[in-house]
Amino acid sequence: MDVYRIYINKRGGPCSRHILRITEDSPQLRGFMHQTITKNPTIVVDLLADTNNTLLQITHGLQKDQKELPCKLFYDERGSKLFERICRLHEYYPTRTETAIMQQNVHDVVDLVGHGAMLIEYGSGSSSKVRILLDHLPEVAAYVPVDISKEQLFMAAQGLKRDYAELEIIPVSADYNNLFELPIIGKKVFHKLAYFPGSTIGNFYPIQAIDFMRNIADVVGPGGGLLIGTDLQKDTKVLNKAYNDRAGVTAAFNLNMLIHINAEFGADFNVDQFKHFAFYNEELGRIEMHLISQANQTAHIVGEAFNFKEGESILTEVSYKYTLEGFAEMAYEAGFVVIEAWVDPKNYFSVQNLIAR
Ligand code: AVJ
Repeated sequence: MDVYRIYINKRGGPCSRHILRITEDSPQLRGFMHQTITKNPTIVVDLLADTNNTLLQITHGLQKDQKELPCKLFYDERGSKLFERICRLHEYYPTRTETAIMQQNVHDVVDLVGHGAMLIEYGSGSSSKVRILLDHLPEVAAYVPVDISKEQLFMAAQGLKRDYAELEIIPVSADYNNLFELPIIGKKVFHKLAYFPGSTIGNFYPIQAIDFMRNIADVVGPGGGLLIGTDLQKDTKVLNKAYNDRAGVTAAFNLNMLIHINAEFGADFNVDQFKHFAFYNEELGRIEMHLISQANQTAHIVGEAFNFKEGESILTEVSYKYTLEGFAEMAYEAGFVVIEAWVDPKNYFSVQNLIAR
């Protein structure tokens, strides 16, 4: 029987690692693992045993004056699928714009990276964006996809194994908001390149974004790289449409957070009594996504009651939009220099190559 090594960090905090040797029928693996990687023993680094931590984030967030919930809670299985649908919407320009920028400039990108790189992707999801890099980068030492969704990680790793048989893939199941250590691999790593596409950096408040990038700078080390997708400030109308699509997929995605919390944390949100609301806050340069309570109501989570007034909102996501100058300043503060920023003809989106100084 195959033996998998799983690294578990119980608190989801900075890494005290326990190595468990477990087999296919271990309870830890029930439900998701035996099918996917029986034939490819894979090292899975699991830093995610932190449901308690998430529960605290939920209850703390709902005690604030402006109630808020962490946007990572969008991404259960249904949420991840809804997000993939958002990415294909006409109104949602970021995904296709970023893809076009990557396709046009991949040779320049690859020249800056060189061979033997360890490629670490933050929030890898279905690992579809990374393929363009894998197709062009010479001799990748290892690909380390980091994602909060185990199901997606395993599916993605399996799909990649089929198409890149030689590639060493080391999935890390983690909430990348917490620090984590990189897995150690046997091969020589010449260069570490972090990849953070999709403008997910926009989900962080500026101070957190700097902390997060500083953490990446530590992970890749001086001379290491960060290839990052950042969405740019633009016409408010374009932005508002991108987060209020006519088909209502974004609304379903937003509301799904409550469905997810009900299912995973035994809460009793009346999902029908909340409404999607998103707008571009010009002053702060960010999209805000809210769920607006349609009535005076109460929801319970692990025995605790939370009251919502009619019209009261829960902030579920911020998505910051940058200028090239503003982002360069942030990057510098985090220990990076911007070497190159590629944009599309409309200046909607940028892919930027940063080097840790
Ligand atoms: C995945 C964070 C980049 O902010 O545009 C899409 C998520 N939210 N529609 C974004 C999202 C609503 C997305 N990011």
